[in-house]
Amino acid sequence: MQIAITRKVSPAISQCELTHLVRQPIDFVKANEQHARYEDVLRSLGVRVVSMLAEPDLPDSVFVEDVALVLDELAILTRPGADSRKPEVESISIALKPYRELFEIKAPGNLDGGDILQIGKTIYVGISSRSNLSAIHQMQDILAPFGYELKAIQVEGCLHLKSAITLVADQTVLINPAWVDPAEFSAFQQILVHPDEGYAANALRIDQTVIYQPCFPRTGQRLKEAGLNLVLLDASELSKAEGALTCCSLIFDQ
Ligand code: CIR
Repeated sequence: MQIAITRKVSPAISQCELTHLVRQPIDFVKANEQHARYEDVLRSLGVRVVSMLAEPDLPDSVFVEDVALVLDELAILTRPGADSRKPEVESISIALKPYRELFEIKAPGNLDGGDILQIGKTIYVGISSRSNLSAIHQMQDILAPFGYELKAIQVEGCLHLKSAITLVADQTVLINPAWVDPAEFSAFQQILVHPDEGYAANALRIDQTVIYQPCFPRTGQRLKEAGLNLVLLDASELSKAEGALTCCSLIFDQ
């Protein structure tokens, strides 16, 4: 059974961090509806959703992906790169404690989970404005005894590694070559985002299903042509907060 830890949208979402986007009004009611639908889609795919209450003082706390990496053997609590997000770690550590032994990234390491892409025993970590080499070295020390190999990947032009690349099938990645070097992922089949759809690389794969946003129809068509089974889900409000689909959950096997 897979578990998804989620957290309801903070009523302070309009004060979220923004790095590459211009601030636009976020409709809180609509954001909540879309988030509830996200949780429903996960449930419909057989995932048990553990939905945490909103954190009124932590604007970005709906984006739980950034606060931990959960692997089969352990979990690592991150140290989010934005200071406003560092207090999000405490409650996530309580939520994860029943499931995994917990490790943590310490200063001067900074790490956002959005910069982590796990493919089997390889952990790709984006070097971005949020994640640094100190965190990668700490992860290496924590993960080496479990047989994981880490690869640092330079990210340019977007917030996180997973804004630029996600895994959509066992050996297939969806990638925006403007933000991350496709040569780093030459071992995989690659589906490129349509050039008009820069933000289209963030897809959420649950087994043989890919949850995907309808606002990227040209890239969606490419995914369908590759034989992938898509479930469309609108996340337009949280996209204004520079979030996407993977960011709103921590998914792992129980
Ligand atoms: C932030 O800047 O931290 C949030 N406004 C968006 C975080 C999105 N998280 C993700 O892509 N993993």
